[in-house]
Amino acid sequence: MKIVVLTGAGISAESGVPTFRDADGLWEGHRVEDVASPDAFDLQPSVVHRFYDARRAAIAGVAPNPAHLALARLEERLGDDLLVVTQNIDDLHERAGSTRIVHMHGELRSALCRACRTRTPWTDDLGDYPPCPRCGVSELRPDVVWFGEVPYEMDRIFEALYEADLFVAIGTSGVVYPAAAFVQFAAGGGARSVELNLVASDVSGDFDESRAGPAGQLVPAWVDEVLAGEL
Ligand code: BV8
Repeated sequence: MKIVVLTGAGISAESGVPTFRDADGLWEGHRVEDVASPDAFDLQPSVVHRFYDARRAAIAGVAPNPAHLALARLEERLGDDLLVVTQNIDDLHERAGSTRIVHMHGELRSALCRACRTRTPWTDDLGDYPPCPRCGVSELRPDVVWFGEVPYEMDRIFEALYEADLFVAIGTSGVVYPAAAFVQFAAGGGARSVELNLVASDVSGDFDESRAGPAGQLVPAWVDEVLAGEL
């Protein structure tokens, strides 16, 4: 059975990573959409750097939770038949042991050079404008996909959605596209779909089944069902 799992901020909430809908989606009084955009970076780069430098520093102090660990356990058994597509820019899936993971919106622990387009693993601040390790120009930006930009690896994602037998969304509000439309693409390829979310999302109606509750409880239980061949 080929499975595609989409995760959002809700899967990292129990690890202490704030979701977008928490704090009413505001950061320092800025609408997140206003900080997470190329225009904002052109207009106020220091504000945008402060936003991502703070989040990059914060993930050093958190750890994967039972939901991340359960997906890594599922990968051990399913191997290439499982693909996790995450909207999250934290590295908790990898730290839980997942290797078949696509960061469609980029990663906090990576820097993108606007001069030579090189992506470099990065753990420090970017707000002090360090030079690009490859071209030496100080044009590094957070390696995240901002509103109005094209997500990473869309071809690979669409192919996996089309081949999927089962599509599962975990901890996502269904507000941001194209991720919110993946359930429809998967259904178009004949997949069954399950939503695991604290509360019903904006696209719950598109799923064959929707379970409400914390990911830390729902995901390990769902993985046990899959491994027991009950799904
Ligand atoms: C694009 C990186 C073209 C930066 C992010 C169609 C219709 C309308 C608008 C559009 C459209 N198409 C495009 C748009 C515009 C825009 C968009 O969607 N705007 C929205 C606001 C309307 N989309 C874009 O610009 C995208 N680009 O479309 O390019 C294209 C299209 C197709 C193919 C090729 C090209 C790019 C968008 C990416 C923006 N960058 N992140 C950063 O992180 O700072 S988006 C960011 O916000 C996240 O990555 C994530 O995607 C989104 C937040 O959503 P969630 O992760 O779901 O988090 P949220 O807080 O909202 O919800 C948490 C959920 O968890 C809740 O439901 C809650 O109940 C639940 N929960 C909480 N605790 C728990 C829990 N669940 C379980 N357990 C718990 N403990």
